[in-house]
Amino acid sequence: MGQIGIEKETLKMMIRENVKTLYRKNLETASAEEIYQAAVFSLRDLITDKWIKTHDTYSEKNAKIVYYLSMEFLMGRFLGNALINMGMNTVIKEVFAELGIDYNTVEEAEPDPGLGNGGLGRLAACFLDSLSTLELPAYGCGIRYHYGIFEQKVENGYQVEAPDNWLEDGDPWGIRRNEYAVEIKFGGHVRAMLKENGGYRFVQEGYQSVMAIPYDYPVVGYGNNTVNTLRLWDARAKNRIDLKYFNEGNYQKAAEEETLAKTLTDVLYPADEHYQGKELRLRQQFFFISATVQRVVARFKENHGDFNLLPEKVAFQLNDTHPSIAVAELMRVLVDENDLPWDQAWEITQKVCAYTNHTIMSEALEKWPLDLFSRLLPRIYQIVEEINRRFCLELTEKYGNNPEKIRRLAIIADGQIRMAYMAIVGSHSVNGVAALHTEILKNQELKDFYKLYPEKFNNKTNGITQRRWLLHANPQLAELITEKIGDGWITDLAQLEKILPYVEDEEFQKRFMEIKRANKVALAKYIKSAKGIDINPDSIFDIQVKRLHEYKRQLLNVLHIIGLYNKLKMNPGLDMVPRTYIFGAKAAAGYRRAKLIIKLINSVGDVVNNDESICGKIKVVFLENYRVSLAERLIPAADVSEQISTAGKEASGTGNMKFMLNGALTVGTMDGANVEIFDEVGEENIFIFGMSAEEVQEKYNGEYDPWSVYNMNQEVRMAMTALIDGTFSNDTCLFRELYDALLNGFGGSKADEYFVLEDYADYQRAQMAVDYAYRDKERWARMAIYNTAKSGKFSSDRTIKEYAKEIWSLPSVPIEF
Ligand code: 26W
Repeated sequence: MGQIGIEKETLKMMIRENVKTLYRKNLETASAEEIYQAAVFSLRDLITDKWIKTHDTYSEKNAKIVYYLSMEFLMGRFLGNALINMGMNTVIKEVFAELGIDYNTVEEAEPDPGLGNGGLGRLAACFLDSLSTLELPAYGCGIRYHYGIFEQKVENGYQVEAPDNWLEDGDPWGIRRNEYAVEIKFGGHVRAMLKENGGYRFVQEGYQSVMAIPYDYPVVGYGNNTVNTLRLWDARAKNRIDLKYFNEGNYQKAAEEETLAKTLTDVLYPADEHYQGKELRLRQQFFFISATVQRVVARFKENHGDFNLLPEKVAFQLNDTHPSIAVAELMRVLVDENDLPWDQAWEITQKVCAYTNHTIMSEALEKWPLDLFSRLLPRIYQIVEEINRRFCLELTEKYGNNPEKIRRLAIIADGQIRMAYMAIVGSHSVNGVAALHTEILKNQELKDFYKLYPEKFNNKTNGITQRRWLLHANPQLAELITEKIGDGWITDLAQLEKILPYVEDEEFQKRFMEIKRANKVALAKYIKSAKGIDINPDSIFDIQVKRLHEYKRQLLNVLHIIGLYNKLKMNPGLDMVPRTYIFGAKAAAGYRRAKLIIKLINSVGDVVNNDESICGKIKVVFLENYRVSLAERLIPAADVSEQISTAGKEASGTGNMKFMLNGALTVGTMDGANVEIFDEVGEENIFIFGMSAEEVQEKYNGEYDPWSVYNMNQEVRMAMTALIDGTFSNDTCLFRELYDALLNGFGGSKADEYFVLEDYADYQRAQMAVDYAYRDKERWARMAIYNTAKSGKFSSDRTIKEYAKEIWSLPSVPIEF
């Protein structure tokens, strides 16, 4: 019996029946996909009662609810996680075993929904898991993209993108809720109409309509009765054909709204850290925000007459600036549709909204051109103008007539709307995602706003859910830990400190490392089958997986591999622990240099992996289509976690935490949450290198000539030369761009903008220290266990508790069942 009381026989019967009704088949003839679908239908049945009960309880208790507004939710597969949280993990495996079906094959049959780009979307998913586990009333609100992040293939070493049709075989977890459809209006013009009691009412006319239809997905809490909702909005035409135009023979115009609806939720923008002012993206943003805001206000009005109570019942958390149009849309709904005076509406809006910043990369900042914005959202534009006008007045009152300062801080300037500024002005809380990141926001990027509203700024260091990233991804390690300290860590990760006494325990070290080795063997097997590459499970598994971006410095990693390869060529007897370098990374489709770096990694792999003279001492593997399910395979098998961004650039990182939890040691810069990992484990249990964020800033403002590094460091010189001398490509021009970008500046960028060469020598030193440490098996085991034991702080449960207490004032609401 699992936590949801059900007999195995009943479950078997349900699965069998569902295969029959869904596919007219029996278990013996059904495919893995079909069995997977049937299993989901059986489980959904079990979840639904708790799901209903959860929402009934929220209504009965009139509970405050947080709405986590995000363009991205990178959920990963549902099945395994839902089973774990329902306490049915063991039961289901037994059920399938007894049915003679390989459970893993069924699990693998689920598409991995990639409704996010990377860290920001995955964070949202971890947060939902924690919210339900902590019994906090919450909705995730986003978009039901028909195509998620592209599927990456590698052809001839190059990234090739293919569409990710995750809905192809149906959507067994999603429940369509037609009764909550909402109309969304785009374009047209605004008419001001005189109200009877004076003043104006603003109405939008001549607009195009789209209906927003919610699909609800269950978010099951661990070991409790809470099932929260991830609500993803899909679009449908309100009027399929406009008869007026149709009768005039204008067929294209007649079907315009239908076309709009079709394209609106078609595809996730695969941009990461690189903002482009695309009309469709703005449409997507307004679409899901307007739908959410309208729905939330309508629900509030069912039970309340006084809008001043709204902030006591509703919190909006804006996941970056992408949903920040919520500030203006809430104002519109309160002022235009509910007749609230501006000042009252503004006070309410500020109390409801809170904004999280996820990046300081200036190229990621969203700024919408006024003409585009006002054409698409004419009424919202007027509201933004009014917000800006009042904000500028406030600035004048505070700083006197200081046009320079006002221009710097204004929400509207240089023909653009700065969404981050609107989010800050319209929120009561602004948070960064790691201590260092928040300090940089306060003292550099958002300094003026920090001076203006110091009380708004706060830090919420990111976290990850141990349910997915240890209990689900690394079941053997989870079991070992539970055997020693009990299972309290599953909902209270700080309890991992209880394994500290075992750091010195030889038996425990042995078992810990045996599990690591078993995970490495499994990964080696996967790599053999996926790529045909033989790798040595006794080599150091050194992994860098994340989006490909210059600031994350995959190039530093490859360049160092090239340096090492050169050394091995000169001295094949070089005494080193064999190492397997594993990469996984998607590059934004239009990011040419990032794509070239992928090609370089693959080319280096081709040469190195096939060079017998180096006796297999290094292998380089690029695994295609990095995604949540691949991360679940890789992270438990890692010895070394590469977190090597240019200091000051990585807001937090969350991969770093997943690796640490699974006993990998970090090679990293003092950046993002690495700083806090360092604080937890101490310098002897981490390999830190490179310039600090401050040093980077000084270098950036001062003189930096990468040629001086080149001239002083022979290893760097040789590695650089290998980029252009034909070592990795017959076409000696192929990697010239990378060479030039590092030494001379290229295509408008400064020479070595991300200080790859400047940090090379210290990186090389850190890597030598890794090699040295690994030779001492016991020492390595101690360090690895210590990392796991100290990872408690990085649970998203801790993060969410902080949000709930310090930003949302959100009490938990246990569900009786
Ligand atoms: C508009 C284009 C665009 C798309 C995505 C701009 C910016 C983004 C995200 C903010 C990028 C992102 O995912 N940031 C990451 O957020 C993680 C969660 O907080 C952090 O751990 C990462 O350091 C940060 O890069």
